[in-house]
Amino acid sequence: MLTAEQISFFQENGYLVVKDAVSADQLQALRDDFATWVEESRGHSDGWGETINGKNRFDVEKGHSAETPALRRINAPHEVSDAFFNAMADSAMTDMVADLIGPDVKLHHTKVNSKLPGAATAVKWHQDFPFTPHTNDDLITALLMVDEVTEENGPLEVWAGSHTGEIHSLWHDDEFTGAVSAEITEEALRNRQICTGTPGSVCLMHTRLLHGSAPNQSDMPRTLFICVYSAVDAMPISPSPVPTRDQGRIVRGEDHGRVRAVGYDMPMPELPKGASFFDQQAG
Ligand SMILES: O=C(O)CCC(=O)C(=O)O
Repeated sequence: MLTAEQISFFQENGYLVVKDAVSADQLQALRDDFATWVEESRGHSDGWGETINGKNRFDVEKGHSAETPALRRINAPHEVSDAFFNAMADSAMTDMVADLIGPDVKLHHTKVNSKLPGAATAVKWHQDFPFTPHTNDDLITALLMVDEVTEENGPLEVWAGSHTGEIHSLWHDDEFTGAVSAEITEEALRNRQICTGTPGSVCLMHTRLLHGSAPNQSDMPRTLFICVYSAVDAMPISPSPVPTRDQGRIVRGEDHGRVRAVGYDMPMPELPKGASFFDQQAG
């Protein structure tokens, strides 16, 4: 799926934006299901539904109402939608991930992060690996753009090349914030690249890459379907922040029954058990 040039861009920069990561039909099916959930949210004053750990499947933002729905998160959407399952398990996106960390690839978790027009949600700068530590760091967060992502509607922002640096602490003054320090954030903002794209594009991101995103400043929605995959030989060493019955499902290649542990020298920030940056950061 990916050219040698795209693969070396990813290796050097820690991210890669590619168009047409799902077919037109797959994209339409995702958009239809998401629109149905937004309509459904009008009938709820708070989060609803349940995932396997008893948390809400659908979360709404402060200020959500029937008139101004503010659905902001769906946990494990692939469990309740064939469209989301297919895009996760069998799309060009899945093949691209296999090109980068395969041939043997398994699912870790999925979620939708939505910023409807006017949504205040921002994601503070962080790296994903501390939330999903594994025995090696062959993990990719694939952020599929279900809507067009522009500079105004709260795009993903990344610090290119930061995946080759250290893992930064998410604890400050003895408190877990789910975000890196103010100093690292300032440096990240000075170095940021903005990941925009047409609907159906994907941003493939290395698990160690520093990233964040600002609120939606536009009247256009910004919906991302986020799938986290790992190499089959990477074993999780902490509980998943977004548990799914499909964690560990092989989506490309096969399981050879091997575990690869890399003797990396990285101070792992100590996380509260099952911590999710979203729970910690959500205002
Ligand atoms: O929704 C966003 O803008 C960012 C998502 C993100 O940071 C993540 O999934 O790790």
